[in-house]
Amino acid sequence: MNSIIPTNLKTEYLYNPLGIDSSHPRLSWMIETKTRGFLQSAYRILVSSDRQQLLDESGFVWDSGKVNSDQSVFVPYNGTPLLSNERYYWKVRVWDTRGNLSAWSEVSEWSMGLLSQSEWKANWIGEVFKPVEGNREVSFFRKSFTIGKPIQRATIYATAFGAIEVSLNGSRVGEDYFAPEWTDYHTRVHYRTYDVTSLLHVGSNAVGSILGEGWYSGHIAWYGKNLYGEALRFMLQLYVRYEDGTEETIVSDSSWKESKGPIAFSDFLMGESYDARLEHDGWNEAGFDDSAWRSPHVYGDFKGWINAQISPPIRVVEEKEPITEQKVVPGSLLIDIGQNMVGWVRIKVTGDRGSKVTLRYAEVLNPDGSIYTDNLRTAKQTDTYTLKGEGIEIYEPKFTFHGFRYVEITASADVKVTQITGRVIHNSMKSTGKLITSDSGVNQLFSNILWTQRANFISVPTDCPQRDERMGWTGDAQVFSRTASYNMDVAGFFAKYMTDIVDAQRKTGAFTDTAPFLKGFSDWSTFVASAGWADAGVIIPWTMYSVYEDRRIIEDNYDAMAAWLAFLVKMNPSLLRTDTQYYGDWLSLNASTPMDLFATAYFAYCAKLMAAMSEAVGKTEQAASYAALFEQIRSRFIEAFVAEDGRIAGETQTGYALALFMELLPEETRRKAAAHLVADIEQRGWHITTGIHGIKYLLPVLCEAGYEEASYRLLLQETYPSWLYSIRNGATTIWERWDGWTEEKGFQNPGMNSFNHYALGAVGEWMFRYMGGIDKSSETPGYKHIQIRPFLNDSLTLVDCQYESSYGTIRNRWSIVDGFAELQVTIPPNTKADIFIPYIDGEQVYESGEPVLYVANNRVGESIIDLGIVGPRRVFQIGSGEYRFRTRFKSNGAGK
Ligand code: RAM
Repeated sequence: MNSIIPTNLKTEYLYNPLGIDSSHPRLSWMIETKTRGFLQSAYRILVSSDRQQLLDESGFVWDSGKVNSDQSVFVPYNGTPLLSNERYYWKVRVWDTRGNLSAWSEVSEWSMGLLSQSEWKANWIGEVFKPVEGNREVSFFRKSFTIGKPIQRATIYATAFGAIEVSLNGSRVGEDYFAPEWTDYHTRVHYRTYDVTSLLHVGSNAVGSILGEGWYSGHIAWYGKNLYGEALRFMLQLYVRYEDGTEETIVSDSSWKESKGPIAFSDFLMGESYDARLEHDGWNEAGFDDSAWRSPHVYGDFKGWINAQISPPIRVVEEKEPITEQKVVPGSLLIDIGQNMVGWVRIKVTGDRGSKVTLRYAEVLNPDGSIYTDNLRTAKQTDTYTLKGEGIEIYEPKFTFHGFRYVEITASADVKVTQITGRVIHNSMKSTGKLITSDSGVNQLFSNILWTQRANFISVPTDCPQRDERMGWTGDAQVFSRTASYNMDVAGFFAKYMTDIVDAQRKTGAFTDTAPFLKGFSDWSTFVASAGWADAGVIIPWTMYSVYEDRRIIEDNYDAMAAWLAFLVKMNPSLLRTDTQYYGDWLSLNASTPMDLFATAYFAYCAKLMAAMSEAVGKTEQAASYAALFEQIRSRFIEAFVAEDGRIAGETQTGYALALFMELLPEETRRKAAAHLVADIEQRGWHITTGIHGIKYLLPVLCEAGYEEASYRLLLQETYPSWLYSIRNGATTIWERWDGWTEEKGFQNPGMNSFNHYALGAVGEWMFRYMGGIDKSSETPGYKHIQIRPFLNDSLTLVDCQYESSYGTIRNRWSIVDGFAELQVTIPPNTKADIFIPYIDGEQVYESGEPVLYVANNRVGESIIDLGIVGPRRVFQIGSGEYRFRTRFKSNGAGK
């Protein structure tokens, strides 16, 4: 009977994570079975500190016993206390509602990090600090040590104020870049954990580390350097457990040695300068003569938090070969990667000792074919490599990244660049979304959204990856968060970002407009508390809870969110939000949404989400008071901005979209408001005027109000301004502004013209939820109760949409052929789905060739329930499995 098996075991947000901090990590699994209508009725989890004992079932730290529950996502560990440095193995099996028992899952594991600060025995060490003006040479650190007996297991814990790359016996440890990533270093720093058992051996060993500036002291935005401090330092602890059961810890301390090396500087915004002639061969191996190296400076303890990183680390996730190379300027080669991307290129070169290769990176080209760099502002994005002249040399930078599609390579005549490879980086989240349609423009748009997410999910969700900005703008992040969740598993990434948001929160309760929040920013007047930005502190936990059932993200951030609401109420006793400057619907075109309307809408929305989140974590009283607050703000909103005929002050697409989406209108006015909205879109020749906020809400509200044709017209619009306009003009990522480049005017506003800004890509959410029709029911968190409700429109003949939820793959592939609509649907085990099928009165709906009503009513054990007719659709509830529905389809107007 073992055709049922739990798979994809996850601990907290990761697969087989090393070094986690949580004392009650949550365990999740998916279930694989072909049985239709599979529901879990019970589970049993076993956790052991010994793999063999787990397999033999001879010793556990937790045996959950048979727990009658359908929960398979985020089940908290509840065994004996977990110990630092320990490794844990777990497996799970489940029962279905018919009493069938699954096989045991494969064994999954995690290891605990250092649960208390006092377990850090290492010292913070760095170079002996002298203040440096401008560029800063990168330090290398090393230490030799002896291992006297056979090792059972070895683990490195490393943290840094700066960015650290660790190596052991000449091999790079792990694949992370820029560890331990960006946090508010005044409050918190991450550490990372690496299993180095296979790199260590009995005898002489050496550990090395390279310490770059990273976000700690390198350039950030337009604020210059040293925003957190100047004293780069790191702390490293190598924990060894011997086969005889004894332990030893090798730590960073005054006995290490430090030296400069080949890296003259390496900075996120500026690039890197590397002189291979200055390399120290074998510097991270035992036996290297480090007598000329200096002793490091030992720093005092850090008083803030040292936490394990909960999000997947930044890695190289893909390589890209150039599509063309051409000579432009004499002595220079222009490389086109064919895709606007983030990372760098690795080159293979030969040439004379001392010759230089200069690589300049850019997103777009000038009309004369040279690289366009005006939009980088002060960011130089330039890497320089000086050859040592010893045959084939391979170079890639260490502590910098660039936003680019083009690379201009300049070198003297003796230099030959024989290979160029684009190295794509981002936090290595699992990809979860796929979308293919019958329209190549729409497919390219999906690709552009995805690539823009990849480009900007670099430790924090940044606005852009190229110019001297690259900050965690909260507004952009919240608007895009649901889209992001379709594309990748962002649960851990946003949970980490919430710590940044809360670390940045002001004493007043105000959330900030960027997180991490930078020292150069003043405390109140700028970059704090802006409507639509600061509200991210409430919207992001809500979104993550909704998608992933992550209650802990609400619990952990509840007080901070409540403080934000209290701040808003205090500052705006009239409940119309008028307290400060905002950016409003940033980058809207020829439409100006009144600021107070915009801010009050978000204020109301936050109150509403707080009510729902309070409910979700059992805070019933607070839920009631936030619900009442929402109603009061809503009344004030209606009085102040909504006319009886449904017109909304400012009469902008964004104003209508916010009011409709956030449910701020009286019932009888909704229809009229939607009609005004559509009239505005039509009057503008089916063009969008919204900025980065309205764009998230616009297409969804059109569909909900019965104007799906209008939403398809906007999607498929090819003339300016539109998504497909940018695509027709070569975009491979989402532009910051609709008018970033126009036929008429060329490049616009160089200072604010990124070609890799995801906010306007927030339409990705609509593409999955409405076009593809993969959504969750609004009543329950997560995809336990799925809703398949596609808005078919015969401007497309095929949409094949797939999403990997916490329960497994959900797929809806719809097509329109010869007047028939067909929906091929996959629903994962342990969920149910309401499926909405276009319905013409009196027409049959077939499932796998048979009339569905017959199947629903007569086939014993089938998991199809007829829920009746809702508007133009017939609704069925189905259980897990694969289905093929088919019915007659009435042409409903083309968006093209
Ligand atoms: C810009 C950023 C960002 C936006 C803010 C208001 O500088 O690029 O996208 O949120 O300003």
